[in-house]
Amino acid sequence: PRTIYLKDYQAPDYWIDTTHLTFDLYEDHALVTAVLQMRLNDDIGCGGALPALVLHGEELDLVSLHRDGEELESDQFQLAKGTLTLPVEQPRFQLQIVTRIRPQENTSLEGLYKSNGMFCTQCEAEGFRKITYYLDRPDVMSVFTTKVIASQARYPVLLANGNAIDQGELENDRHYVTWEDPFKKPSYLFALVAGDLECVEDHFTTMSGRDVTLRIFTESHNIHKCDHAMVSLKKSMKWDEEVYGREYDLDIFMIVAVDHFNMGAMENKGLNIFNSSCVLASPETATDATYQRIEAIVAHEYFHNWSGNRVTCRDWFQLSLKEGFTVFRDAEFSADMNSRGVKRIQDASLLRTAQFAEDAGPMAHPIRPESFIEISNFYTLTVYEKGCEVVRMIHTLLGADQFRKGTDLYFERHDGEAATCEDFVKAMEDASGVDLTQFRNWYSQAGTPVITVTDRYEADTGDYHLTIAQSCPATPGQEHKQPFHIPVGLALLDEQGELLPLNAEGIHAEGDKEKVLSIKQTEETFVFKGCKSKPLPSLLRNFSAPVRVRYDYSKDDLVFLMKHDTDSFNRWDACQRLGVMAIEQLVEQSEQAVDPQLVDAFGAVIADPELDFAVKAEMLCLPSEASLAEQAEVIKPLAIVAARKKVKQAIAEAHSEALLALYNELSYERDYRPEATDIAERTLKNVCLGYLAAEDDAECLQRLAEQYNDASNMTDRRAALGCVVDARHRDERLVERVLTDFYDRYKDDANVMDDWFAVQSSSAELGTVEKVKALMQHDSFDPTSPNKLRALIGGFTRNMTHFHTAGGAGYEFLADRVIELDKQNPQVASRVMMPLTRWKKFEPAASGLMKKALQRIKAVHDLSTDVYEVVNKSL
Ligand code: B3K
Ligand code: ZN
Repeated sequence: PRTIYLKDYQAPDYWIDTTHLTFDLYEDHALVTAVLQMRLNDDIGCGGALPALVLHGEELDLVSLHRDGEELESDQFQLAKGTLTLPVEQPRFQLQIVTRIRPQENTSLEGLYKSNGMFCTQCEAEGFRKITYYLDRPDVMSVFTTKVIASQARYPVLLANGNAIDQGELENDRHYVTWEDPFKKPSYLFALVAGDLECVEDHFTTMSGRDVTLRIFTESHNIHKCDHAMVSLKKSMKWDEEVYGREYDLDIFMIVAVDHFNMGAMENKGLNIFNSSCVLASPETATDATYQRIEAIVAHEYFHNWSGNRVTCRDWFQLSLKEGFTVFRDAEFSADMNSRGVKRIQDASLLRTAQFAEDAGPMAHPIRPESFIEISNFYTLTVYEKGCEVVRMIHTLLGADQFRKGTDLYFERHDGEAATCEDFVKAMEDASGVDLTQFRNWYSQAGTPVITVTDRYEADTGDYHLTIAQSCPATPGQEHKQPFHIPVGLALLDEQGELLPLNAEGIHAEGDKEKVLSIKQTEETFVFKGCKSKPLPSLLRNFSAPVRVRYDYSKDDLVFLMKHDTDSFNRWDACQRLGVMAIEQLVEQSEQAVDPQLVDAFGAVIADPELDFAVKAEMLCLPSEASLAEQAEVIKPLAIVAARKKVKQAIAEAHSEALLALYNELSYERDYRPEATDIAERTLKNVCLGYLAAEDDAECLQRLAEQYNDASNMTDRRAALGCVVDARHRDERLVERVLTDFYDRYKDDANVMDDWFAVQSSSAELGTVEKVKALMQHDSFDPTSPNKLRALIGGFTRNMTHFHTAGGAGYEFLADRVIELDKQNPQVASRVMMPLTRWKKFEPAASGLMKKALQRIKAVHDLSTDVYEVVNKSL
């Protein structure tokens, strides 16, 4: 396998002005005819001779090849692994390429494949080359016309990008529809669907008064579950007009739900294809979290129409240009639709838990990577989530108005083009006048910066000295880092918990009580005047940068911040820090008592009448096992599980009455609505239930069973199920009864069944290796479904107790699955193996066995580039 470097980027030798595709779909193969209008790229100096044309192509049978109407014989072109090379005689020419492909046998779910009897495509990043020979790179943008021909009875619905311009019937019960997409696009945005589908339809009137037809397609038995996605789509369209001035451009916008899909969803022009788990919802089958995820993903894919499609990426190193920006857009949308504070807490929490781990591991890369072997491995938390944080920092440094000017300029400059991250930053600079020279280090340097804050108070002068130093650990290939430009949100609290005016030199708008410091040096000191006593700093407010903050907070300080800080992110963070301290203490010395200060502080949160329910629910969640692992020097999985459990039980016991009272207060009948206020109440109620299940009280099982049985929505039923499975006083019969009941109720719903598998495989009680193996044989387990694989295997690798079981059986099981899956679906194989790549951070007993499992994978011949890259970089 070959490494590809950003520094080697070259513009293509040829452009493809138009692409006419005809798909003839049959039950054992498909014929694809591509007619391409080719044109020499004049910017390429070729010194007279026309360069040979090298097209990408994989797993294709070439049926025929014509150049300007003349058939080329097999000695006139070369077929090699992954390419078709042919000589060129004119600067403009037409190619006609006929290929035969086998969608029915395509288990990689890249290119054209079948899911539950329907044809669908996934082309990003490099799947189009499995459909026909092409310049399958994002800087080659073409106007596509697509004719789809198939059996009318089996595939009444035939879809592709753009607007339908023709349709008709053919012999042998076949029919066709022709679609035309007037907007130039790269091949990765191509899409086709053929199936027996139903749709819900709605309309949206754009800001300039155009009517857009909106359709969501699913198999008929799911048609009643599309309403939430439709509502979310209309909200997204409106929001993008209001906040970014972006209007939709085609006459129709379609979403299709498919069950077999490698990721969440795909933004194909005018024809988004979604994992059914990210579209379908009904109160009985989807939790609040699912409702919110659907809203966010529908928005995300819709927003790509501008940030990704109208302006696309020059090459895949620029992936964060569209992904980081679009995640930022969807995050702000979700914040506007729901609780802004909670959205920030959830996003920061995901970043700190999972992206920080990635940044500290063997696959660490900048948001704009410098090289890769397999681009599919770079659809990462770093490119997406850290990429979003980088865009957010620009927003913070420029302010909302200048940021909007920047995006307007960016869209205006690059509409219809393939752009780079540099183009984006330049537009931001040009529009705002803010110098982002040093800020660009965020694009080129990997690793999580650490800011270390120290302070000193001088009682006689009332001066408070605050020093912020930054550093960044080495990452693979980047030993030394240049300092970053970091926006650090700051406030100072006095002894009463009031915010002090910030009076310091070098800070404009003196007297403000909140400030974003723009940190550029390795070390900077600020002197705040007029402090009557030593203030307590509230640092990195609203998680203003994707960095770690080291400041020597005492427990008293943290309790104080939990109570008085006006920044909900920092109130939550104080809670987390206190939780981490208490749990880490027990990880080191398990026989100790649980820190009483933590127990009291949680009591205060439970009792706090002022606190917003949504934030309260977040604050009451102890740091997750994954987040504790990320923060540990050396990960001791079983000790983490035991320590966290002990702390949870102590809180539950100390505050059982208050928790029960709060639980009861929030347990009243109401119609299900996926609205922020209702979601907050249900979340808090179920957090309380989680504590009640951790009490030393066998009677609580009754309550769990009741909530399970009486639940009128999936959120409450699913929460009760999780509690029954992992309750402190487990009742095997109840567990069995509830799991069976859940299965009987939902066995026909593939998305709910995913969760049924995940509950079991991730359970500290149930999820043994043997149990997971048994579940793989279950009738409802579909080994070709990425959702099922992620639920069962992903659930298991999150299961600290059993994945890390002594002896390494969990690691061996995972290695077996990776080796087996690599033949079937390399993208999923490479995803599920990620937990093994963190082997160096584990205590020696685990670490050695994890490494052994990786070595066994490495020894396999003919690994996919996906798994090859991950295994080689991590050993
Ligand atoms: N752009 C797609 C992701 C494609 C992943 C290809 N392996 C979904 C998204 O980010 O919107
Ligand atoms: Zn995206």
